[in-house]
Amino acid sequence: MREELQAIEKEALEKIENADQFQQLQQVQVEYLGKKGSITKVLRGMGKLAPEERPVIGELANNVRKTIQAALKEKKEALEKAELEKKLAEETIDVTLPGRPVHFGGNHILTSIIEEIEDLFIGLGYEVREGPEVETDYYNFEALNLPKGHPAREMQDSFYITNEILLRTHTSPVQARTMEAYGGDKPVRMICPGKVYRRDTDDATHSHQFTQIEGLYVDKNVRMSDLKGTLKLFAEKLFGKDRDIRLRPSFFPFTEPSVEMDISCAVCGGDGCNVCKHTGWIEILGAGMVHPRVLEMAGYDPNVYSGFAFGMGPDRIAMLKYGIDDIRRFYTNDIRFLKQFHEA
Ligand code: FA5
Repeated sequence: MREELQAIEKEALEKIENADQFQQLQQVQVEYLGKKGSITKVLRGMGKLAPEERPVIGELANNVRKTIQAALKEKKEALEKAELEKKLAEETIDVTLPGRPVHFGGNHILTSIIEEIEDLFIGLGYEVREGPEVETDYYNFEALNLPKGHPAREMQDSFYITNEILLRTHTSPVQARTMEAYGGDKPVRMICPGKVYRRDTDDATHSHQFTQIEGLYVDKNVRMSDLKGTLKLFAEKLFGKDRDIRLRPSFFPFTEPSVEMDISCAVCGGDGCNVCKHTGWIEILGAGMVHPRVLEMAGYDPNVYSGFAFGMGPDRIAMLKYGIDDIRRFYTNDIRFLKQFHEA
C-alpha cells in the first residue's frame, strides 16, 4: 500500500507538472482526490491491514493528499499569472503608431451664405429676427394685402394644414409680426432668414422647400433710392463689383412700386445656359416700397412712416456665387459636394 500511495503521488505530481490548462488540473483533482479517486480507493482497503500499520498508512495517505493539493494550488496560481501576463502583453498600446484621423464637420454652404448676409446687414444696423414656419393665413397673406380669394395668392402655391394654417410660402409674414411687435411708433430695421415651402415643381432653380431672407426698413422719409442703394451695396459686397445687376418692374400686393432684382449668371457669364434658362440672368430677390395698407394693418401711419422690404433666396445666391448648377444639390446631403465648402 505504501508503494501504491507513493506511485499515486508521483503520477499526480507529474500530471500537474505537465498541465498547461485549468481543465487538466481539475481532472487531476477528481482523479486522485475525489470521492471516487485513487487515494480514497486505497484507504478503503485499509481494513485488510494489521492494526498497527493502519495509522502509519493513514498518515501517509494524508500527506500524499496534502502534497497533491499544494501542487495543484501552486500550478493553478502559476497558470493564472501566465494568463494575466499574456493578456497584458496582447493589450500593449503602441504609442508610436499613427493616430486615427478625426473628421471635423463644417457649416452647410447655405448656413455660411446666410451668416455672410446676416453679417452684412448687421453692419448696416439691422437686427436678425425669426418667425414661425407653420404660419396663419392671416400673417402669410391677409396682413400682406392678400385677402382671401386674391388672385395673387396663386403665385405661391401653398401647403395648407387647415383652412387657416399653412407652411409659410415666404418670410414676408415676419414683416407684419415685427411691425406689430414694435408698436407703430418706432423705426424698424430687421432681416429674417428661414425656411419656406411651396408646391413648386423641383428643377435646377426651384425646390419645394428653400430658404429666404426677408428685409424690412421702416422709418420717416424712406425712399426708393434707399432701397436701390441698399441692394446695390449688398450685391457688390457679395458678388464683387464686376457682376451686373438689374432691377425689373414687378408686382407684389404688399409693395408698391415693386421690383425684382436679377444678377448676371455666374455659370455662363451671361451668355445663356441651362441654369439661367438661356437669358443670362438669374432672379435672386423681390423687393419694393411697403404698401400703405400693410403699414396701416400693422399699426404704422402711412402718412408719417414709409419703408422698403425685400425677400431674397439664399439658395440661388449660393448657386450664383459658387457656380452651382442645381439647387437640389443643397438638399441631397452628398458629402463630396458639401465638403468642398468647408474651410480647411
Ligand atoms: C416673394 O416670396 C416675396 N415675399 C419677396 C418680397 C419680399 C417682395 C418683400 C417684396 C417685398 P418671390 O416668390 O419672387 O417673392 O420669391 C423671392 C425669391 O425666393 C426669388 O427671387 C428666388 O430667389 C427665391 N425663390 C422663389 N421660389 C423659389 C423656389 N421654388 N426655389 C428656390 N428659390 C425660390
